[in-house]
Amino acid sequence: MPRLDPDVSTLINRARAGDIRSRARLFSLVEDGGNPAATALATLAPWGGHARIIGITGPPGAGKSTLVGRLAREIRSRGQTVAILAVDPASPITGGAVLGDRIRMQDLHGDPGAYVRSISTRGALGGLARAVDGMVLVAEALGYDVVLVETVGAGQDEAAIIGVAPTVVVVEVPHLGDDVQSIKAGILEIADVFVVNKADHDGADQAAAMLRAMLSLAPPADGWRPPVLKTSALTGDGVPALLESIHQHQCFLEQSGRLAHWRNERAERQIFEAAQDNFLARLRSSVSAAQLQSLITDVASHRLSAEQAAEQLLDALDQQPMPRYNPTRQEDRFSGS
Ligand SMILES: Nc1nc2c(ncn2[C@@H]2O[C@H](COP(=O)(O)OP(=O)(O)OP(=O)(O)O)[C@@H](O)[C@H]2O)c(=O)[nH]1
Ligand SMILES: [Mg+2]
Repeated sequence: MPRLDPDVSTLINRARAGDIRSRARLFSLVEDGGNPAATALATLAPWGGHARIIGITGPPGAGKSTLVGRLAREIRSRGQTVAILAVDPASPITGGAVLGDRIRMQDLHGDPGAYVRSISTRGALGGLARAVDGMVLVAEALGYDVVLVETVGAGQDEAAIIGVAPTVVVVEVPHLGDDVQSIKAGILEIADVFVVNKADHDGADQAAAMLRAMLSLAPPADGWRPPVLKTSALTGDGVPALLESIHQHQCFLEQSGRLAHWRNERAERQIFEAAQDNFLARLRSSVSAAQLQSLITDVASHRLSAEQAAEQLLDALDQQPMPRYNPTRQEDRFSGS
């Protein structure tokens, strides 16, 4: 258990007391990862687990951010607080999204019960899930009742949303085409609730009918058939019904035991993700720079296979004394024991 840095402790106390700057700094500290994040997360952990986490995904430009802004206002009107975590795709194509999101959600600014925050996708897929998990925990520790996570459904990022949110809303738009292929493979499996947004455009009914037809071909997965709803994020039509469907799914998760199952799966992933960096750092430090260079040269020149070199690294690690926990050292004793 990392000992709490007094600066991190002060930051957490200030953030929890409602200081906006400290809140922003705490989110950044956790997003940046490394030891300070690990220290903060260890302190925050007991405050997690109470928020409803809702994932919103779908193709670029489907209206996710506009819809998230609407959902947030609806949640606020029901007296609950909400944090929005928007994953910034940081691609040249959608690079303007963050600024756009700020504009669309600006009427939430100044409301102490709503918090909007973007997350950059500089890391790999796993790294992203980890950053999102950490920031969800920050939002929970700061007392937000609901956490909305927006991700662009492009590439493999899609599957990652399942790991970070137990309820996933997939946003589609009218004019999916007559072509079933225009619905991305894998999207049917991840959606708990489907939304055809931009229902103020023509073709929303056809798109919804097509989605329902596709869903009817698949056997209902563990007792839940994803509903298909229509919304207009521009006007707000259909947004209360969407929130109602999300709520129903969350009741289903709780009553069926699926939520507990999801929590366990997330916990297992989190343990191994957290162990990974730690383990790799220890593995690297188990040999000297010269030893490592010699292994690299051997593999590069085909004297050794990578597997053989890895074996040697792991052997070196095994021979190291346990660095982490020394019960004879006062500062390593768990407090209260
Ligand atoms: N007509 C209409 N336009 C909408 C609706 N919802 C969103 N839009 C518009 O669609 C555009 C994209 O909306 P965003 O909310 O940024 O979409 P997004 O899915 O978050 O986009 P990315 O995050 O860049 O993938 C904006 O110009 C919105 O005003 C809707 O229900 N009807
Ligand atoms: Mg967006």
